[in-house]
Amino acid sequence: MRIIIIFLVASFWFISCQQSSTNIASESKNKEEFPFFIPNEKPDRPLSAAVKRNYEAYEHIRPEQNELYTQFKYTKLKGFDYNGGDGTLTRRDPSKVIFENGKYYVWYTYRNTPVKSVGMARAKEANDTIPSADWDLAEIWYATSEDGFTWEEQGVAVPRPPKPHVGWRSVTTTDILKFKGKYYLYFQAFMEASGLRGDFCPVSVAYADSPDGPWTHSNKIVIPNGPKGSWDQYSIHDPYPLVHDGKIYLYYKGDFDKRPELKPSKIRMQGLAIAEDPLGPFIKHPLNPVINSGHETTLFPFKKGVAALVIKDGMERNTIQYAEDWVNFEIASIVEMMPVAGGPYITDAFTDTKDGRGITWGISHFTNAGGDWKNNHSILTRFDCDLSVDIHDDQMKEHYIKYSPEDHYKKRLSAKQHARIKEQNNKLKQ
Ligand code: AAL
Repeated sequence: MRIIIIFLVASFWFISCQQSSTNIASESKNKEEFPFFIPNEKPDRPLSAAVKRNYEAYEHIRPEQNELYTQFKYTKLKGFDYNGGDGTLTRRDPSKVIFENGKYYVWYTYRNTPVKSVGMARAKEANDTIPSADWDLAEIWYATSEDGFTWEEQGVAVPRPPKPHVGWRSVTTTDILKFKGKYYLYFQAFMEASGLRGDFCPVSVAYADSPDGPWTHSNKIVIPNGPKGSWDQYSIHDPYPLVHDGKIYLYYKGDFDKRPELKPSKIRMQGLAIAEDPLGPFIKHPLNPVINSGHETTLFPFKKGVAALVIKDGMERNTIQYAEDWVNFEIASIVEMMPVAGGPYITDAFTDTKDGRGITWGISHFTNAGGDWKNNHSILTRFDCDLSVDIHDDQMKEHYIKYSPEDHYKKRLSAKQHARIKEQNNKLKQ
């Protein structure tokens, strides 16, 4: 018996050695070294997984030739005051930008309260004048611009309706749809101070015949929270409508699976709901969530499909993704310093295009703009990029951003991390 076992082990070892040498042998079928001038098409030779990915996963093997790779540049906007940054006035979560009546339009969350927000953790202290979160007790305002850099605030578009109407606590995080000549603003409709239970809300809609209003609040929940136990049972955030296939494709974010023992604990993913009529019914896609990472939604028609800026959270954050079928997204590029809550100017957002041209600029936001959570407020900013098939701006296609030593030293170790390192050093000396 012992001899049989020894024989079996020896023969298994021999076969496995043979196999690994066969693998190496087969890989060494590569008669030549990988070439200095990299082939544009995938060469007929065994490739490593990484080089294979360069040919199969991305549109191009070089970032500068990848239409869905870009750097982002930012410009301060003129025309918005923030009460000296004391936390009482915030503008954030801008919509897409549209061009009508010879000018640009953007809508956004506007909070102007007598005192600054107390923070979601202290939501119990919130009342009719004390906001919990930066976006609590907010309305939807809008501004116009001739050039996208200097803006003129026009005032309120959708005010908070009286209690118990949909969104009576706060109407926030809006986005614009133009469909069959009418205009629609979708927005988060809070019926409780954010933070009391969580950042919980559904989505409602208002409509108008002109981008300047007057807006009629539907007082309807058009994207309801999901059923109990579902991923989007509490948060339907960042509604983002585009027109595709003659329908409204509305992407949104859901926050879920908050586990106090994990930090940061929430998972954020993005879903899709589709309707034939802007006032619904919206049918949530059976494959939801359709994007496995990200935070605020920013998407644009691109060639036959749709591209998405996937920012901040999740395993695939800091990527630009693409779905030719508008549902199944793949990573198209890895990028940095992405616009947060970006609202791009998209020429073909509502044209049901089959040849999306892409984007070159938009409006986004910076939260905690003063760097002091005690006076937390957000500001709007402009971003520029080259995610367009109609331009080639090589200054936007550089491979990386060179951060200064000071930029790196800003991310300094905490006292807790220093203590851990000191303990590790001490252990070595014992
Ligand atoms: C934003 C968006 C939604 C959230 C909050 C306000 O960045 O994700 O709108 O509810 O934060």
